[in-house]
Amino acid sequence: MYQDQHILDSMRLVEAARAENVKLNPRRMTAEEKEQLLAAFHPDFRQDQFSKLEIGPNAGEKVPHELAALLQGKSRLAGKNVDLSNPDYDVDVLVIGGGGAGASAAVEADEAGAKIMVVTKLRMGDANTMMAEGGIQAADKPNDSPAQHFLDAYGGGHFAAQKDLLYKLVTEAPEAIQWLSNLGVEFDKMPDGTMVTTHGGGTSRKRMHAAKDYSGAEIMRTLRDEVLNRNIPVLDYTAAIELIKDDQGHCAGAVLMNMENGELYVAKAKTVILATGGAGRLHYQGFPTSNHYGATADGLVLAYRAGARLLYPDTLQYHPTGAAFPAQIFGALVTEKVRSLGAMLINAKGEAFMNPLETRDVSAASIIRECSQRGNGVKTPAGEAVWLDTPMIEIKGGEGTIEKRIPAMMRMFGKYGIDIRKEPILIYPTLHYQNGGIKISDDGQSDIENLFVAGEAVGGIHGRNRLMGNSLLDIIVFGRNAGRNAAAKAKSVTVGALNIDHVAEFEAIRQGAKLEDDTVSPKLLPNYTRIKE
Ligand code: MEZ
Repeated sequence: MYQDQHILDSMRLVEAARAENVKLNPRRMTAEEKEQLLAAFHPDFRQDQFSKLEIGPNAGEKVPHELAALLQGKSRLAGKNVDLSNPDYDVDVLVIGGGGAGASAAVEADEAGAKIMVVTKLRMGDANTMMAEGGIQAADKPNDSPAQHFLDAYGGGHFAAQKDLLYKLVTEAPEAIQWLSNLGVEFDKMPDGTMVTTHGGGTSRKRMHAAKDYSGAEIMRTLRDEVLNRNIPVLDYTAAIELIKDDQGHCAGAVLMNMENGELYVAKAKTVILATGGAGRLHYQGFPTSNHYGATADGLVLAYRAGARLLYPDTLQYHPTGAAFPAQIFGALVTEKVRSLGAMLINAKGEAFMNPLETRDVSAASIIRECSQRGNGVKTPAGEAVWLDTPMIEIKGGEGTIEKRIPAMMRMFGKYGIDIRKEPILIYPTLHYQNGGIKISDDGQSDIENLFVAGEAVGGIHGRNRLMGNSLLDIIVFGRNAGRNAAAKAKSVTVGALNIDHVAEFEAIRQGAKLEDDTVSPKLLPNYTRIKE
């Protein structure tokens, strides 16, 4: 419930201007305007928030301070003796990560007949997939095409996406939707069975398929059921803390740590799939996050220490609409679908200051400018915010639209006495997605032979900015791709003697570089949690 007089006064201005604002369609910014805006206000451009990596495959490149400390960090195995001669587990394919990408990979590897094991530091399904709300893109309507989808995503990503990866993403999207639907995902449909699709920021066609505003939870529910129904072994509360190689330098398993008692295990594998997700819980630049508790960039650390190159690790996505009020949900995702359905971004004076469906980086930068430079933000207990005028949805779409299409949003704010059908909500950008990650080729393999990567840990699919709904899509397309290819590759792999020599070699390089920071990595859990070791 809004009680602060300053907030109430501003809300009255929003209400007074609503009848006029709702008729507006603010113009899109020109390419030049966007470039200037991003350079001045997007957090990726704040040079003081980045460090130059001194060691490892990306030495010389800039990454956020927090990530630099982890990538160049000290191994959890430093000073520990690990006996690799008698592995606790011996499988064809080891999947590290229990989110949507890991689950999709496991299902396909199982389908191909491989002996698999999934390990996850929390529980199966505790992942950013579960938190995704607004939908998944696929060009499967008559007025659309994968080529159109490619152009939208390529432009939205500043023409930096790896073209072969993006091509795979968009061309395999329609089949990914069918696969999910056949597995049991309850996509929103019209009475005749046609799937309902909406726009997202930067899309030229309506191609967002959704399960109301809990699309990720619905997809994860289905994938988790599929993994469990297939009796695929899953080790919960078990983190991978280093990769293992064989005597040819190929990836050959991982050292695992039981999160409850700190015990170590050795998992030998012919191929490994890293599907460890994102990094929001590193809270870059002090931003709140929409991410799951376990999003601490672990896969990037493991792969980097083993010699894999990262692509675009300096680019992050700040979702324009994180909840800015009340404090209990600070940083939580307010799905872009709220804007797809017609809500507009309004400043403290009641002005519609931008087109609500600009791409995410542009929208976030524009909101930051409105608050920081133009002085048009609403003061909140946690900082500043702008309004997202949700009652416009019912004006444009008819009474009942909010309850039908975005019930989770209605419930999230309703718990705190805010009825989003009648009152606007306060939002500010929240750390949402890691655009960069581990470099892969289109078979899903990293620079390290037999190490595959899928999901948010991959860099390059989306370039330097991702469009809404292309992440739920990439976890499916690239998760399945990694699962199939890792299983196929495993058939021809003979694993040599296991070693973790790269860990000692990296430590020697660290010491040679005289790095002052002795951060231990991978981090596994955010700063506000303790790990028992
Ligand atoms: O792709 C996403 O990040 C997504 C669907 C988020 C959202 O706004 O709902």
